[in-house]
Amino acid sequence: MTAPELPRLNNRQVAEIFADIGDLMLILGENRFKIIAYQNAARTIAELNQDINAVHAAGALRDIPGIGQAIAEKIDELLTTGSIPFYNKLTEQVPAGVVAMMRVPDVGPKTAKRLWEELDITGVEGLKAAAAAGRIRELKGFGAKSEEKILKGIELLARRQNDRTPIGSARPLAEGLIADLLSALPPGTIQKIELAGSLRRWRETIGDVDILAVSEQPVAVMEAFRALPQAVDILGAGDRKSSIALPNGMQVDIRVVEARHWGAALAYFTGSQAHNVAVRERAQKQGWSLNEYSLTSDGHPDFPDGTDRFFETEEALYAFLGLDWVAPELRENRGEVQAARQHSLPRLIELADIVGELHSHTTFSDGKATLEEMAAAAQAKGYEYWNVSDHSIGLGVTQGVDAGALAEQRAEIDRLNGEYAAAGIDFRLLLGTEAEVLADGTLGLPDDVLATLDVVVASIHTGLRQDRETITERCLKAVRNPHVDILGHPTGRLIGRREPSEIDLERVLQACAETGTIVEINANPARLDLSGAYARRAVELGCKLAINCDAHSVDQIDLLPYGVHTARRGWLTAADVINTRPLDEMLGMLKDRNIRNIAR
Ligand code: DGT
Ligand code: CA
Ligand code: CA
Ligand code: ZN
Repeated sequence: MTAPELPRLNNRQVAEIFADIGDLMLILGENRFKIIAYQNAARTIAELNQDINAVHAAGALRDIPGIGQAIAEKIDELLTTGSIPFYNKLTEQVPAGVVAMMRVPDVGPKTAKRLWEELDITGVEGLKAAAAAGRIRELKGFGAKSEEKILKGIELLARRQNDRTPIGSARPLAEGLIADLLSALPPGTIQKIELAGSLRRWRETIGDVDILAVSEQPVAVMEAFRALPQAVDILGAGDRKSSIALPNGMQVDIRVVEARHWGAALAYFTGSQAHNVAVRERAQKQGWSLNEYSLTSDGHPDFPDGTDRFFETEEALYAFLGLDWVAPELRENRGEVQAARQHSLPRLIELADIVGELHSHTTFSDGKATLEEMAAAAQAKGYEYWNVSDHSIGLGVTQGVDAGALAEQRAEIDRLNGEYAAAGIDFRLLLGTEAEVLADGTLGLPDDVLATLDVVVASIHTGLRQDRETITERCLKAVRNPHVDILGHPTGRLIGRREPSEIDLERVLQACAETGTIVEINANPARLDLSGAYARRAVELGCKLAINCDAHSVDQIDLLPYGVHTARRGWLTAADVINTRPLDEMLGMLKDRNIRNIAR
């Protein structure tokens, strides 16, 4: 007798179970580190580039970075028996709808638990009804305003239920897929291959992945593509076009074109649609119709209708239309076609322009690597300077640095800088902090301590749901502090997970321009804060920016491209960004130039 076949769980479903375990443990107030382990496992599985069932079958769960013994055992239980007894025990203790309530913005685990225990509300629908009926205000600490917020949050939640994937998950999956496709085919089968669509434009979230390739053997490419191990579902199978679904549910489209069609096809499939429309209008004015293969004469005085023009590159296509080539990040129809016509497109910042990092963490706060490990990694990556900015005290959820810890860090940094200087290495550590902006706008460290630091970042991590006036005033107070050099991740948003605060960015950016406070583009793809659009506005208002990885581990130093491409979406040049400048010049651009001697 064989066991009844279990329904096969895909990566997203497995990830959701582990996220659910984390949420249930949060509500039950369990050990924070265990909760983090489950949350990390959920993220790892969601972003895994292979089918979790295949990894499990190969007995290789423990080889997945970030999956420890305890989690591997739970995955094994789940995939072999269809359930996890530990999970079942948790779900028995908490009604199903209580976790769902936590998804409502502003309702955290503590609130969800109180709503359930004190008001007997066990789901989003019940929560909505109770808020509308004015019942939430019975809870101590809640009023009519909280009810309003909850109702607004439920509305937001409903609107957000779409399937766009954050770029931080989509890009590694798409790049891995291209690498796997190339190695599945004999060398030379594919002449050109590129990501198109929103991924090539570096949008924050991705609907589906679009890949474009040139090959003389399209059918072989299609077959290899659909046979990839990560293709858990085949959504379309043509001779030149196929679509698959990945383990996380994301769709990937691939198209193979002839070399002579590459320029027009890449432009077409890169989009955006609005940009394409603007380019097509330009073509029409000149007597051409533009499609994904070519320009075709259509009323052109010199060419009979129907004459085709092909372009092997995008540059050739744009040039033929009298346009400078437009970087994909700009193709959102926000003035780029006109600028391309007037040859006034900005020379956009590039990855190689960044020479220093101004926001990073170590084991002195919530970083995973020691100061020395981070420094070694940063130096090996070719940075010229690196600001160590651990969280200040005042952020309740994590240990922070006080004056004593900063003195310890200073001693270590002085020692390391001495070694670099002696060895003739062009790399210097700076000492800063990420000062917590407290609820009243004062900072987690006193001014006399901040005054001793090289580069002070100030950020808001808690109380993000304060009303617009309160949080704006709070932030303005921090921006006006003479020791605050950089405003970190200004809106506090987490893409797809947490809405930005209600902060009045226009006023904050104006204040940054007036006071000379640098505005951060946080490169972590969960944040991308400022966004491209606001980065552009910041420059218009006269601000300077910094692109920071905010690395909490050595790995996260590699997140920089997300920040740079976000800056490019904001039309930024190297001159707009201070950490493109050499150390002395960068320090001279700070508001608080009371810089300690840095051994040169
Ligand atoms: P996404 O996938 O929602 O993140 O955004 P995109 O921009 O990748 O959009 P997608 O995948 O629907 O199509 C890729 C590109 O192909 C798009 O940016 C422009 C082009 N495209 C697709 N459908 C149409 C269409 O109906 N008309 C025009 N003009 N272009 C299209
Ligand atoms: Ca797409
Ligand atoms: Ca598509
Ligand atoms: Zn940070």
